Amino acid sequence: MGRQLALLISVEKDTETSLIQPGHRLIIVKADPFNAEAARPALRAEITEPHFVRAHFGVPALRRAHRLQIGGEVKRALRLTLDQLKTFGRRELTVTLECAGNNRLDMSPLPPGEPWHEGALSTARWAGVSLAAVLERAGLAPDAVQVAFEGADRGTPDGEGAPHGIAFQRALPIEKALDPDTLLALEMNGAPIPERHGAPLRLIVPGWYGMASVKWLERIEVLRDPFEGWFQDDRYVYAHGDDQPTEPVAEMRCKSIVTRPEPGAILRRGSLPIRGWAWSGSAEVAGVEISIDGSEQWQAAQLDEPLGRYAWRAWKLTCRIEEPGRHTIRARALDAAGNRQPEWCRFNRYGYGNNAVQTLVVEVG
Ligand SMILES: Nc1nc2c(c(=O)[nH]1)N[C@H]1C(S)=C(S)[C@@H](COP(=O)(O)O)O[C@H]1N2
Ligand SMILES: [Mo]
Repeated sequence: MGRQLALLISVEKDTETSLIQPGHRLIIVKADPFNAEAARPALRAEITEPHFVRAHFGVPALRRAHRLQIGGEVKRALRLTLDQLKTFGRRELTVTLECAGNNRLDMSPLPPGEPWHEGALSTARWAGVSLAAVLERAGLAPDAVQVAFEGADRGTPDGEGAPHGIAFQRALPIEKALDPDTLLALEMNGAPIPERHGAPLRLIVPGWYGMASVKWLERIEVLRDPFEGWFQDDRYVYAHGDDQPTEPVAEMRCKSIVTRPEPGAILRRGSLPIRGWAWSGSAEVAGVEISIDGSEQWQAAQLDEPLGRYAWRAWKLTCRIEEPGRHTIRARALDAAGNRQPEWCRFNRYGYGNNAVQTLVVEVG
């Protein structure tokens, strides 16, 4: 009921989405395992519904009485039911997740991997308990360096030389694992997590690209030595050449998207409101600048109040375009750590972290 009402309201507010059914707000990128990106109408709202879906192996079959195991370099190994987990408190955060492969389609030459356009990007409200509280109860060994996470999904990854029948496993440095905002999430947008998003329990690592947020979480292991695995060392690394060491993919790079106007829109001359989102995993968004028709005079957009430290931030700017014909719009984000969204992205073999400025083309009639 609540959701239907919200949908009606958004349709009234937003005539352009009124013809688009909720099901059409998700664009299938691969049917099996199910991978899909958010369509532009869905990307206009603060909370992206439906949220994009990325899975290497698909939804695993889970036992009804799900338990989370915590072991490795701890004083007390734990095995917790979901009810026991809930006794560790409740923390809710609005988090923008971007897949590291988002905008891979804009890279040239085209890297291998799922052909994500611009919608492997979504914002949701995630609630659960701080991973730190659970790790504290288990008692970390003083020489622990990383914490590894294992999902219940199994399969053989795409890619030459990939091992057969492995689990989706990823590790975090101990500092990020102990950050109170790193969540063991049980709820998404005020309801239990849907199956395809990792039910009943997933990790949420705010500020990092999506691969860190392990879904269908079953096991946590505290490690004295760095974790090694396919999804840690062979993928989700920036690979620039055979003679260069790879770098791990971690924080989301500073980036923005334009949500209005639509690409290819035919507009009347005069005032043109431009809107969008900006985010960065390393620091708060500090500004967004707009360039019309390739100008090097970048104009500062107005930022809305932040939705939270880890959520995208809305921005807007009203420009004037008087000349009939084709016009280009570019937006670039800046963050408080001094990162500026670049005009081009250095190529890397697997096509991760493409945060290059995008060019939107409109026609003025
Ligand atoms: N267990 C498991 N967790 C996973 C994945 C996966 O394939 N298996 N994919 C990761 C990747 S690459 C991304 S981008 C996010 C996507 O989360 P979503 O499907 O809820 O949007 O989940 C991450 N967690
Ligand atoms: Mo991803």
